[in-house]
Amino acid sequence: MAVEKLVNYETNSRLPLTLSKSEKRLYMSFISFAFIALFIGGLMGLLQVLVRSGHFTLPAGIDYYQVLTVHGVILGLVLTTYFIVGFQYALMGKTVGISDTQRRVAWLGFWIMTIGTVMAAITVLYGKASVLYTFYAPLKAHPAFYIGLALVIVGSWIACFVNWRQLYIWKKKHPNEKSPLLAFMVVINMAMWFIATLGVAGSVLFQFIPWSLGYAATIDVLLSRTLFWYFGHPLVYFWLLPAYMAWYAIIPKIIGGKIFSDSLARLSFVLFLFFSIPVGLHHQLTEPGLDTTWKFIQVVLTFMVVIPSLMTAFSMFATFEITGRKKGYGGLFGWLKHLPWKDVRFLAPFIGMLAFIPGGAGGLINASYQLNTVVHNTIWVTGHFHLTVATTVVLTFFGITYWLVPHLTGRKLTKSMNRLGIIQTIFWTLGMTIMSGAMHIQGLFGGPRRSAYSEYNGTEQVAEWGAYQMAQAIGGSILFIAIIIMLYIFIKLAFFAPKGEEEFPIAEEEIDAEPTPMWLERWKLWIAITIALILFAYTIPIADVIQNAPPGSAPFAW
Ligand code: HAS
Ligand code: CU
Repeated sequence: MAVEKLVNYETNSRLPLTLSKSEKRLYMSFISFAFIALFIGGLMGLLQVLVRSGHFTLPAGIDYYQVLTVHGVILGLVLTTYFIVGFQYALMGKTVGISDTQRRVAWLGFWIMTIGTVMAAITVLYGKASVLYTFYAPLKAHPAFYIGLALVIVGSWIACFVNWRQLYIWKKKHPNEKSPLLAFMVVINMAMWFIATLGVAGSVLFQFIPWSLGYAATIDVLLSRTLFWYFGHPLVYFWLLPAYMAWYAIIPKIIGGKIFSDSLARLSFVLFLFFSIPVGLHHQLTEPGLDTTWKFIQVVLTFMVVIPSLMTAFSMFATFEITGRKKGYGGLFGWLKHLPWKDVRFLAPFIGMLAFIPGGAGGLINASYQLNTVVHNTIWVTGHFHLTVATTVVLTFFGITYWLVPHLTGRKLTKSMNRLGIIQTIFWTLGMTIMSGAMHIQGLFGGPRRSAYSEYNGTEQVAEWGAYQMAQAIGGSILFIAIIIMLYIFIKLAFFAPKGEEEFPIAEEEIDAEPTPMWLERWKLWIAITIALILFAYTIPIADVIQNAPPGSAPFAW
């Protein structure tokens, strides 16, 4: 039997462990892939806003929807997943360690994901899969697109198994100890991801692949949409939770403070696990084939999933205020002055937090049944997710990049790179404010999303949209400049910055904090409640969809 060689377990000390060279290479590979994705996806975004301004036509017969698919898939699915898996591995490596065997398995996951990504990318670039990042039926892609996606999912499952195993081994070595906060969070995020991807994996395997290969003549469109959104909503929390990991456990260290409450942070993650999945119907509120009662129930559950975000907002304010007051800054808002505004590792995620105030409020509007009828399928929704994922999450990821990449490559974030990072953050904020703001307003005027430029025969309403589409082109162009600056910074930090030691900031708890209750570690119970909630929210609607499928539309391909 192969004996597992343990890299980092030799130390009994809690935090933080030292990362070995081979570990660093693994984590950097994921992060680098994410930045390649940023360039490709960002370029497509620029083309889209230019087309929609009405003053630009795509060259060489390139189709708008092909560009839109590359943009959504590469940024929404590829950039995020690679960055998250890489970042989470780094967190696990730092808090609980990774064995050689686990590292090898992690590489296997990387290659499976990468083969899948390349397969899917080729089909999209050949114009054989212009099905958008939501890829549900009736749009149909080449089978290689779906097989590629299935491989990406399988690769990410390998990351789940490795992360779970990492914590399991640590817990065996440290009986009766609570798991390190960041490891706890990673394991929850991966549990959520695994349960959520089961829906889309089922749909890809049993519906899309047979249908695209021609084994099934028809497909149950509504089932494919419902299974997609079963996955599609937790997907957005899969993006958000790594940002929250940084907010809860890394930002306090950067501002010279402590974690506000370890228990609160854990509880909020457990609540995300419960409520992220049984809420997908809020993307289908206008869907005629679903019963209103179940839409209502899932909307109530959607408002439950807002609670852990509000807890996070409270917790962040508390961290900022307590740290400021400890440093001697008084007054109602005096504590704001202590924050390290000139440190890009703080500024970028902080602006991410600010963006989440309107971003989250927009989410509440979307989730409100009647208001959803106003904004659904308008470009308002695009504005919403450019605030949430493309600002809150992405700016936090950039904030992480400024210290993680030099930490992994043995370099320093120099003063000039920090300054350039601040400029980058300002460009991003400016570009996104203009673009997303214009999208929200145009959406309220009925401007559609997911559509190329059209004058719709010169109707009056369309005349109202022009100025906002132009504003989106201006905002989008500023964003593209910000992407180029970010890529420059990434390349510098990865290859050319001066050699040195960059800190991997992990905050500690307050010494006199109440001990975290051990019941928070009852994994089996959390998973059981999650499954029970899913079964409650989805069994009847899905059974209904299958039983009442339109004639000739077989729910599954056999
Ligand atoms: Fe959403 C559509 C509802 C959050 C992403 N969302 C989307 C789509 C995406 C997306 C990609 O109910 C489009 C999908 C598609 O292609 O069709 N969303 C919500 C709700 C929330 C929410 C209720 N969304 C997100 C997050 C995303 C994301 C997070 C990505 C990361 N969303 C919807 C609905 C739709 C939708 C409907 C369907 C629309 C339709 O009709 O198609 C909530 O989770 C939001 C809760 C958040 C808050 C904010 C808390 C604030 C915090 C910041 C604190 C600030 C601090 C700063 C501390 C209530 C945590 C300190 C400041 C100082 C001054 C000191
Ligand atoms: Cu959602």
